[in-house]
Amino acid sequence: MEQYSGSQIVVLEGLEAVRRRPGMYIGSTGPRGLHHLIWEIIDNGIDEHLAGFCSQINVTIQKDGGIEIADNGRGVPVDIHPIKKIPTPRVVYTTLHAGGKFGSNVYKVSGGLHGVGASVVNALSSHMIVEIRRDGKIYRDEYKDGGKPITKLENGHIPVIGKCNKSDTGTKVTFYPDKSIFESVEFKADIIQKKLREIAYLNRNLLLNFKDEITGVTKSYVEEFGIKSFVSYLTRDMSKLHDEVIYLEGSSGDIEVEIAFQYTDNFNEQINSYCNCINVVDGGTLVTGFKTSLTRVMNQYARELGILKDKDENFDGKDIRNGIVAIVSIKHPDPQFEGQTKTKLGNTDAKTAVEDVFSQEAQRWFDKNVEVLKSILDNSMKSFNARKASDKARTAVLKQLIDVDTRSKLASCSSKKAEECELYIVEGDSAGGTVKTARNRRTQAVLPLRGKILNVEKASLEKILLNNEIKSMIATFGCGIGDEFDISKLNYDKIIILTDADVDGAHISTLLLTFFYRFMPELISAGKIYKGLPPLYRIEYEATKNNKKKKESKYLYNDFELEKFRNNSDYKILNTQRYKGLGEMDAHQLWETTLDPESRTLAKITISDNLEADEITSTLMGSNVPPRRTFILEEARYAKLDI
Ligand code: 0RA
Repeated sequence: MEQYSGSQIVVLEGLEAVRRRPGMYIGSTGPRGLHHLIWEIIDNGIDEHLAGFCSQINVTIQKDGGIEIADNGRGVPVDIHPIKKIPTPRVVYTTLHAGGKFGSNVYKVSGGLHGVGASVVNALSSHMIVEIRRDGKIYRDEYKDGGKPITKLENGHIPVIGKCNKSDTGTKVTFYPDKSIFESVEFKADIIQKKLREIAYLNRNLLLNFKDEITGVTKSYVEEFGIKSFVSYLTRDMSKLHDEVIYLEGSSGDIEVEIAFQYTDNFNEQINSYCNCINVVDGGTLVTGFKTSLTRVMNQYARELGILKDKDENFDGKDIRNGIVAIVSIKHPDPQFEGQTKTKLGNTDAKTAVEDVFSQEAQRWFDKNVEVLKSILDNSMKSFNARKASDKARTAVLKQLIDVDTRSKLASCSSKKAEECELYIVEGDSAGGTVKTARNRRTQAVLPLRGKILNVEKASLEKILLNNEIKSMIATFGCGIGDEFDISKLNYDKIIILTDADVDGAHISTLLLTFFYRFMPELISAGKIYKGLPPLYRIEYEATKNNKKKKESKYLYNDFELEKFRNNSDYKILNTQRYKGLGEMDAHQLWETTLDPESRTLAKITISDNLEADEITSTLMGSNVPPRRTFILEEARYAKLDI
């Protein structure tokens, strides 16, 4: 083991801070955080690709629990860092925030901006190996126990362990996440594949090879047409207004802009934006720029073609975006991410750049594709007319809502303090009846829904607002809908979806979540929506304690728990009751398992990834039936709760 110099000790203290509070650096120590480590390392390779020096990144899940990420870039420089006076790779892999971004002019743009840097990965690994190929030599440096270097330097330099071809350059990082930090250190092939596919779409012609040495699966991702193919992929199960995805690109000053979009027969809009390959979940200036110029260009065409007459008012942006699926991707030399979660782009020059590129390139494209232009404008006109009709319907509905006697179904609670009130939305009248009897009447209200609610993904706004189940939800929540939505008026602190643990139940919760996601997304982002988790089994068993046998009972929430219990020889199961529905529980059982805040299990619904959420809602609820079916059944089995 090497003696550490003074500066090296400071470095190790930095990494120790990461180990003490990993959540601050990678979000969580669950699967998301674990996989975040891989993205961090890949980001460095992507930076090298963006700089024009890397065409391939290989990701390999190893049998021994490690993961290897190898790029064919220039290789991390191996010289002595001018300020830190240690080999540059040690700076990269042991100093917080060093990342690949030394000085500001090395790369024109950098994708690793969300990146906390490769040193964080090192800090959270029990073992990490870095191999660099440069100038015909192979260098190797190794770290243990959260980033402590264990390789002896040779004359102050990283040792050379072999030779290679001069043209063979690159960086290979292998790491083993620390078992004492992560809930699980098992890498998931499907999560990695999904990410690699996204990276391929966003980085044209970058080849990504995936290999899982445990299962033997290999996959390669490379997209010659980039985000154009990304849009085709997103719309693959939808009915389209036109065959070809519209793809526009150009640059404005230092900013490169790419836009791809296609219109579908859906009633919503889906715009995903990326800045330097980072998904800008909350949009910001680049999305504003796209919307503004799309509205302007299309209204201009509508007038030129006589679709809008002099006396007509302009199409609203919403009409023009009805059914659109779009990706806006920009490369910016100095992106400013804003907001609490740093998921919104703030640069005003990004707005102008997108506007400039879009208005110039879109006109060039549409002038050559007038039929597509006409079908889009026709779609805008339909939306415009529907909106006028639903404005009327909405006013009528809002008036009507006041008169609607929802109390016949709603069992309200006596407290009027929203912060202590909860609303249980329950499938069916019979389960609703038991919940009404079992609940705490002071703070728990119950709204039973009759049968299935409307699939909002395939219905017009007018129809949605006239649907009885939806009307009673809007009235009960008290916070309005659409432009009138005001979360401060919400009558409850928690809205809890309670359905049977079967396929129908899963379908109903998905329909409800779709409605909330599309029409009251603030309820989800404010953490107001929950799913109740009723038990699946009640078992009676004999336990042996201090040589005495004792009869006990217990609720189990899934098949996994049951299996574990069956395999435990300390217990002898006497009776297993499987609950097919909520209705099979008596009031007392329902109270202890599902209603009592002290003992129930609730899952908060969160949207982890806008793109994924959009995709799941569309896959589930869109026009194409077969994928929908598989999804619901799978979800029902795994009971995945993030939408
Ligand atoms: C800075 C300068 C140079 C390469 C890199 C960073 C680099 C870092 C990483 C991290 C993973 N893979 C990487 N590939 C390259 C190049 C300096 C030069 O050769 O002139």
